[in-house]
Amino acid sequence: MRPTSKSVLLILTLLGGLYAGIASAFIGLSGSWDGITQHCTGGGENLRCRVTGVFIATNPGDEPAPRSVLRFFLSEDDTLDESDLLLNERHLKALSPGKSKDLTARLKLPKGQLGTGLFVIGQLDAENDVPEENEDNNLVVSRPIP
Ligand SMILES: [Ca+2]
Ligand SMILES: [Ca+2]
Repeated sequence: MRPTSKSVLLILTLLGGLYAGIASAFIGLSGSWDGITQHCTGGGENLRCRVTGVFIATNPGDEPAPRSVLRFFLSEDDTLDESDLLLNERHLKALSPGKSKDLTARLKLPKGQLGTGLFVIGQLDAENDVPEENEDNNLVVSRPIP
């Protein structure tokens, strides 16, 4: 007779469930672009272009994502590097689990700069304040600016 084996099994099962519960709780931030447009006035040196896009930020996790920093860069290609120009920085409000937030990014390009064919890169959690399950999907590249 082994009076304790059932209790041990029960405790192990409970611990396993608890561990699985902890392991599956995660925070995430990811994003996507929904359209991007450009509007320009003037010409030559006096060209002023403004790029507008809807950026959708999502928390795919099951824990709330705290407030974080969101940056937008202008880039010649689809990767972010030091030569890319910071266009705008803002705070992304805390996001509940499974929730998305649509943000309209209105981005002024430098005087004389035409955006056509360039990309806007959204950088989620730019200050890395949020410990995420996936840190590799925080750069969100737009389509080429029309
Ligand atoms: Ca992420
Ligand atoms: Ca992060």
